[in-house]
Amino acid sequence: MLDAARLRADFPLLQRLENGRRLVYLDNAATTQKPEAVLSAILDYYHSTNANVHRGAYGLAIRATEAYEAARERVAGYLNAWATEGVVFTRGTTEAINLVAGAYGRATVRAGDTVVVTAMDHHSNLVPWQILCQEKGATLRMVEITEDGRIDLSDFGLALERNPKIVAFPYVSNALGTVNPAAQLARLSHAVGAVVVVDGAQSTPHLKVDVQELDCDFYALSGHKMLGPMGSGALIAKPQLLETMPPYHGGGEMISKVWDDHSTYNKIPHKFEAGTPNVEGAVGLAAAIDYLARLGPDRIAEHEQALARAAIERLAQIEGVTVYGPRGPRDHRAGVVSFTYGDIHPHDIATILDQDGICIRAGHHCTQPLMRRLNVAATARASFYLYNDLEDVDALAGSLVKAGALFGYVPA
Ligand code: C6P
Repeated sequence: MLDAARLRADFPLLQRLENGRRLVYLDNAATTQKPEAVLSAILDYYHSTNANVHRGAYGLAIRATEAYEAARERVAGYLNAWATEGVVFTRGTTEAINLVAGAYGRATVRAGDTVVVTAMDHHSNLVPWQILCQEKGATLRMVEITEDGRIDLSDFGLALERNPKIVAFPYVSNALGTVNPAAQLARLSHAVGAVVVVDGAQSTPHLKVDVQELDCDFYALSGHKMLGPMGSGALIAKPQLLETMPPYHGGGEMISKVWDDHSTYNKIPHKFEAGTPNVEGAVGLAAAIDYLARLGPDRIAEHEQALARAAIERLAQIEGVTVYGPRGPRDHRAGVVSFTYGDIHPHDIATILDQDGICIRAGHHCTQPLMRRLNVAATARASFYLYNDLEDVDALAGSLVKAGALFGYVPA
């Protein structure tokens, strides 16, 4: 396992006490804390380099542009993108998927076509496709999940019989922790001629991702879930697809020539980056990637999976607790543990844990169709990252037992 105690020292916020207790931050699927290296990269950018990018002819503006474009290369390298110009900076996964639905989807999906999503998709990888299908008169086909929270491969096969134009799915479920067989799903989808969109919000921070090996067509990620700043993220796409797509947003920098009544557009990726971009976000994301690359994504995955297994074992010993998501092989679940405790409302659980300095998320996790299939309105969710350790698992289990006692589940 990683030396989490040493890593914690890199994160200023994790040095703070919460309600007088050691801060146990277990809401990493929502957003992660930021190491000093990321914070100082942002500060350093503003201290030494800040100017608008791709616009100025003076030295400072050129250096700002270089920093921005170096960040793009860093993202491309970390995910083995098809080409650096296939990396479009966005505000995060949500904007990246909306870009694909709004530009690629709008241009290619017609009435009567099918778009495939899954019942475990986050609203960000569902609602944009709903909007597109409603606008076009296309069918949205939702693939069911198995009892233990995996994509039902036989239903996936049935959905593909409709020869969908687009197939979208999450690599890792934010609500269940399921690691989906993304390369297999992409292969099956390509065999029927579909374009594949992978929601990588929860995979990029936690797994080694190689988009070329995955062989998807579009891959979306959020910087803030991988130690980077809020409002940073990217769409990684096959450049030939980006070339054929109409623009998404109109404005500065995405144009080549503007006439009174029409415009021609800039080359990719700039065609999709209208307006002043989030340069500090890109610079911070590059610093985050440096940090993750130093540790190694495989070691990070192993560390989190070990913590999730330990947490599931501890929670299984508490009568009344139900853990959702896959059991089976260890690499089928990331460091996310979603659970309910009898009829205690997940919000009550989160509030009680908070008193012990433990941060978890409670709610539907922006996956309402999934919650319906689990027959719950909400779950409590602990999600681990590289700076968590077994002490955090102990704290979670201990505080849950206390919550149970308060609600009459176990003797006080
Ligand atoms: N999930 C969670 O607590 P943005 O907000 O654009 O950075 O990411 C959206 C998103 C898309 N897909 C998946 C699988 C996600 O988990 C998320 C964000 C957070 O689970 C906030 S709802």
